[in-house]
Amino acid sequence: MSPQQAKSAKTHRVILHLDMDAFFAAVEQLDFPQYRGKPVVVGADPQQGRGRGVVSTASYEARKFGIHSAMPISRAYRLCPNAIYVRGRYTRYQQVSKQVMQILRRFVPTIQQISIDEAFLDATDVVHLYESPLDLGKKIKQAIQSELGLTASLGIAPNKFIAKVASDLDKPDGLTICEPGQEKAFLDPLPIRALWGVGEKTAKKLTDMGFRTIGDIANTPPEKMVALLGNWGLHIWKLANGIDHRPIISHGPRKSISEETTFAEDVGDLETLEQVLCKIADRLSTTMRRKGLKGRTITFKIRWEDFETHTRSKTLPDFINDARILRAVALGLLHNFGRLEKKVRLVGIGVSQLNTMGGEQLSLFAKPKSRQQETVERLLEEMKTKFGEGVVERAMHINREIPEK
Ligand code: TTP
Ligand code: MG
Repeated sequence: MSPQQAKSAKTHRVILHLDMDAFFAAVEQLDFPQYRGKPVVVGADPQQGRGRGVVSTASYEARKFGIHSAMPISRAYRLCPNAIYVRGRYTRYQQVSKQVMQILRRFVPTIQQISIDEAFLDATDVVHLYESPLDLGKKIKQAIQSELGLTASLGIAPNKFIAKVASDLDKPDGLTICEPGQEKAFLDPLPIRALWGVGEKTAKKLTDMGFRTIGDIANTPPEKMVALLGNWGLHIWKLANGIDHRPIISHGPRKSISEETTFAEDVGDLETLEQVLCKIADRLSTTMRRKGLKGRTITFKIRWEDFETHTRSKTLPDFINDARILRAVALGLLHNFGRLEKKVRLVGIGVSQLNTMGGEQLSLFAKPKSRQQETVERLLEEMKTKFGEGVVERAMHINREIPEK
C-alpha cells in the first residue's frame, strides 16, 4: 500500500447500510410459496374495502398498484382488491430479523441495528479482508439470499447518511456505492425527499422555499439555511454537503444472560434456596438452548434481607448450557457462603463469556456428544469432590412444586 493509499484508508470510513426489501411481505412470500410473485399486502383486515387501519408493507408486486406502507387499508383494497391481504406475524419477523443481524455480525462486528430490518455496519477495519467494499457488499447479500432466501438492499459510503441514501437508490436487491470524494456528485442531483428526516410535509415546505434537489441545499450559504430553518437548517446543509461524522454505535452481541428470583418472604433455610436455584438453573438452561447460547462463566448472586448483595463466579474449561452443570455450579457457589447468617431476599444465576455465535456456528464447532457428556460428568465429579457428594444428589432429587414469586 502506498503512503497515499494508507492515508486515504485511514481517513475514509467504510460504512454500510442494509435494509431488507419489503420485509414483512417478503417473509410471508418465503413462508407461503403460493404468495410468491403476487401482490401481498401485510396490514389490517381490509373487510372488502370497509376495513380500518393501515398497510404495514406491500410486496413489490403490490407496489405497482400504488400500495405502500401507512396507506389506509381501505384505499389499498380499492387499488388492488385481488391482492393477498394478510395480518402481520411479528414474532416470525422478529425471528428472521435476528437471523439477518447474526449474518451481518459474522462479516462485520461493528453493527448498529436501527429498526427490525435495517442496520449500519462500520466495515473500516475489516474491508481489507475482501477484494473491495463492493465485494464485501456482494458477499453479505449472497449470504442473506442463500441462507434465508430473502433479498436486501445495501448502500456503501464514507458515512451513515450517504450509506442510508445509497441503500434506497436501487431497491429491491440493490447494491450502491458512493466512493470517497464523490459525495457531492452523488448527492447533488437527488430530490430533497432523499434527505434523512425529510418527510412529506417538510419536503413541501422546502419545495415552497425553492429547494428541489439536495444540491440546491448544499449550494445555499449555511447562514441562509440557519436563517430559514434554525439549527435543523444547518444540520441538513451539512448532510446535503455529505458531511456526517456520526459513529456506528455498536451494542454488540449479548454479553451475559441471567435469571433470578425475589422471594415473596425472605428465606432462612438452605433447602428452599437449593430448590429455587435448581429451578432457576433449569429455566436459564432452557432459555440458553433456545437462543443457541453457551457460556463459560457462571455467577451466583445472593441478596440478603438487608439488601446487601454478593456475587461469586466460577469459570469452566468449556462452554456449556446444560442444566445439570448450571445447578451444580450454582449450588457449589451457594454452599461456599457456609451457614446462612441472615435471611435471603433474592438468588440468581448468570452466565457470561458467552459463545454468541448463531445456532449454526455452534453446531459447527460442537463437540461429539460423547465428549460433551464427558465434560458434564467431569464437572459433576469436580463439584462433588469440592462441595461433597450431597451437592449433586440434592440438585437431582428436588421437589419442583415450591412456592415462588
Ligand atoms: P421498511 O424497511 O421501511 O419497508 P420494507 O422493508 O417493507 O420495504 P423496503 O425497505 O423494500 O422499501 O420497513 C420495514 C418493515 O417495517 C416493513 O416490512 C413493515 C414495517 N413497517 C410498518 O409496519 N409500517 C410502516 O409504516 C413502515 C414504513 C414499515
Ligand atoms: Mg426494508
